[in-house]
Amino acid sequence: MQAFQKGVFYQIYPRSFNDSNGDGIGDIPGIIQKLDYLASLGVNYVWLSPVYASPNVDYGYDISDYLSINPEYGTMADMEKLIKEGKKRGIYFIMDLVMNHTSSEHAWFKASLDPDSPYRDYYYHRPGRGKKLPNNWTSFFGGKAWSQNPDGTYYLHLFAPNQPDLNWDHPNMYEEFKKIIRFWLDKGIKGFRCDVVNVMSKKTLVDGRPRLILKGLEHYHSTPKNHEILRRIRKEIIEPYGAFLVGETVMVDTKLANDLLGEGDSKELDMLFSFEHMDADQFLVKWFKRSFKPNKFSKILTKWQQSIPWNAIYLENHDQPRSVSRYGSNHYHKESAKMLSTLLLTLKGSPFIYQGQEIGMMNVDYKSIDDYKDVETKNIWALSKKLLFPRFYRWRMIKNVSRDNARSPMQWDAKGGFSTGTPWLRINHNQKKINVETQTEDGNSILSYYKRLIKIRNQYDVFVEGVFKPVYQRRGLFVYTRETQNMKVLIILNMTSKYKKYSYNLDGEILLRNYPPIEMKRLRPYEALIIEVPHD
Ligand code: TEU
Ligand code: CA
Repeated sequence: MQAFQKGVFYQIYPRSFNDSNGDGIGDIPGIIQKLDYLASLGVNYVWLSPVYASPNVDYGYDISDYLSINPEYGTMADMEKLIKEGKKRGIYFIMDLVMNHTSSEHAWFKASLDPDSPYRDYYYHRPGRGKKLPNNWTSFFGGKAWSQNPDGTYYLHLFAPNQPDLNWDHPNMYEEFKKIIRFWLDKGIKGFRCDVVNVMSKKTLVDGRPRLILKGLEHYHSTPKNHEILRRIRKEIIEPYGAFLVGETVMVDTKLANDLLGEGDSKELDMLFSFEHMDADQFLVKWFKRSFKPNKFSKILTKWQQSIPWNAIYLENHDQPRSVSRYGSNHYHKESAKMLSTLLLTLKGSPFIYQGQEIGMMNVDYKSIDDYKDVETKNIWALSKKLLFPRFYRWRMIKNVSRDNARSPMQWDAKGGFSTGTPWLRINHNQKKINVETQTEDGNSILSYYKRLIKIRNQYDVFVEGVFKPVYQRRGLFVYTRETQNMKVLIILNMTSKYKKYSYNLDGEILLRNYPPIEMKRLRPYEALIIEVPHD
């Protein structure tokens, strides 16, 4: 067991967490003000989405200087203070590390525009093929993966045009990132969440085969060289510090995940964010949603639980819609949010709570496309128009899927409480009902439930060490056990809005439930129970 495996993680999207100076933008001093809150929740590790210098085309995922703090968020001294104040409360930080691309404002990229610069090959600059682009690859945000330089050549970007891809075949690249990683580890960071970490190394730049999305994928997805780079980073840079890596890995199955997690010298990542369960309610791409099928969802989770010894567990992040809106219900808001938290904190692995999830924050209620700020949302809005999708359908796609669903400001009190100024992104107007202050005072709130759940997780080893075993996963019920030599717990989740017959062992002690203890013969909508059952 590594130390981090006992911990509960919390993801902060700094821009939307807490604004300390009234400019409408969340900042590092704002996070420091909320450390006591995080400690009261029971959080041990915080993943900070990027706080580096950035022109904010993709809000920090376009980094213009890896060694400095975005002045909107504060200073290096603020960052050092955050680490120090966190440590006093037993809270440790992991930072976001984007190695696939930089901002087009990064000094390397600017220098690389000169064909004779030693930085030219830090990126992929290529001439076109006559009037055509260097190849047919398409980007993650929709559209072509190449944009033109002033001199008429093109550069590769798997994401926005302002996010040029780095060339990991360049002999300096490893050394550059070694410096960056050590710089932050020396400041007391415990590790990194590595952005799109399995598409960094490109095998070749030839045309991709015909595909609906991500043309070119087969030439850069989890290449042998990519594995090699990650192994080296982990062994030579990360391990000597006793630090750890969480990889965001796109399109991995359980086999590939096991290769990435590996053992000994072949270990690349300590855990990873997989997407298969996130794909359970979509058709081909995330923009085509279909109705949520709890059985499908729980089967995918079960497969991952059974094939991977330890992994990152999440239902939400800054790229995904809010889980209560997606897998739960507005009508049973409280019950379904609590049920989902029970799932998150009782599966085997490191649970990641995304800011606001602990109070059941919902998808945004924006009425106009102008309320949205996300580059991907804007791209898809424009692209779907070009493709002549009907307007009502385009709007529904944005409403259900936009990343801004997760990025609206944190709801601290009935007035909002995020900022004394005008927030950079509109707040969701249900803050009167859904906010930290109200829920702190209410012993029956979602927030209070999270606190109890985390206490229980910390109290019994079975939630960390216990083997996962599925018991029943039909009719929208997800029932499983966690078991060690000394203890066995049964987790019963009704993932639907219907009453369901299900008889369970009543000899056990109920450790936690999300309903008052009256009904016995059937499960109520979104009912969740954790029961300590006799060991067999
Ligand atoms: O995301 C990469 C990714 O594959 C997606 O989840 C992405 O959010 C997009 O929706 C694909 O449709 C990471 C970051 O988490 C994301 O915020 C960044 O925009 C992206 O990389 C580029 O750095
Ligand atoms: Ca601010």
